[in-house]
Amino acid sequence: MTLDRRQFTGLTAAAAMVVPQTGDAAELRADPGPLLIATWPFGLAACKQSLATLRKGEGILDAVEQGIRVTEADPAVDSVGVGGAPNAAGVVQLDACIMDGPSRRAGSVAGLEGYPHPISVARRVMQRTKHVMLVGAGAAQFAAEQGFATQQLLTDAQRQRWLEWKARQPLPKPAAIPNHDTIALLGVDAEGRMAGGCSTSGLAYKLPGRVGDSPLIGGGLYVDGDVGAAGATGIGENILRYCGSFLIVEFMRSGLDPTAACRKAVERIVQGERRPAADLSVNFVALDRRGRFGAAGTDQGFRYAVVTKDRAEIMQPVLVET
Ligand code: SD4
Repeated sequence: MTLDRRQFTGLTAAAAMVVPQTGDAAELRADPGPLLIATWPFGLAACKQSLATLRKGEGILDAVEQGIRVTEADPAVDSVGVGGAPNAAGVVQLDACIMDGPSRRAGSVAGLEGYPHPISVARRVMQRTKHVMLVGAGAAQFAAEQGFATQQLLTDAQRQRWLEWKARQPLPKPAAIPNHDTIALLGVDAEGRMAGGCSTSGLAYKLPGRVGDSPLIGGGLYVDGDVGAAGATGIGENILRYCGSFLIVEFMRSGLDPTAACRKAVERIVQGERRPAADLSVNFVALDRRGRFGAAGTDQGFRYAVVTKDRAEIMQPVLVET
């Protein structure tokens, strides 16, 4: 992944606190309190909100939703929620999903326009309908009927960047767009209940109607309350064709620790694609029921956040280079 200036600055600021993850040694919590893990340094604020939500006595699904809402509301995060990058037509279309570990229930929205908190709409789909996924105009109509507030999602800065991008079209290589930083947040509470969520504006300047991995159960997120959870960030096309998050949970089910499971899934994708790992942008975080966690990916700049009652850290995942 090419880092844009915002990403580079963010990483530099976080660099002092980045903790390297050593090899396959997934971590085991010394104490069984709650643990939250999320993609990218901006996931730290989200995880902290999740922990605060649990401390108020709310459940792990509430914690996941409330954490992700922090990222969705932050206009400085230019790939999630308000301030997210628009599609090629200059319209912000958001994708999100949420999954409950104990029940395996899930909700999802894709191509949602005009609503700043797709994670909450996804949760409502899970709770109030017989369905798992709503898309486009149907998702927006459902959000309206459920009383969600609308908001202008396209910031002036994003509009300006889009106009500049549009003026440069057609690009010889349209894939070389740096902006793709989704939040996937996974959590386990003190009783071992798990949940996860994922939210994104998707690839910048995507074709209108394009859906990536993030709202797809098994693609950008999967949670099995008996085993563990995984979430993804990167180029959705390279993740969803391998059911990346589901694959990691299955690897954990067969005995791998979260780090080894993430690494094996990334290697599977790299082998399947037969092209350099550095071109793929596939990155995962995972957490198991015992509170072990880990991450692996192909992006040099990929980092993830971990929060417990005793720690709040940005971690460096295992980098898969071949
Ligand atoms: C997508 N996977 O829409 C998302 C983008 C992303 O980090 O993850 N960004 O393809």
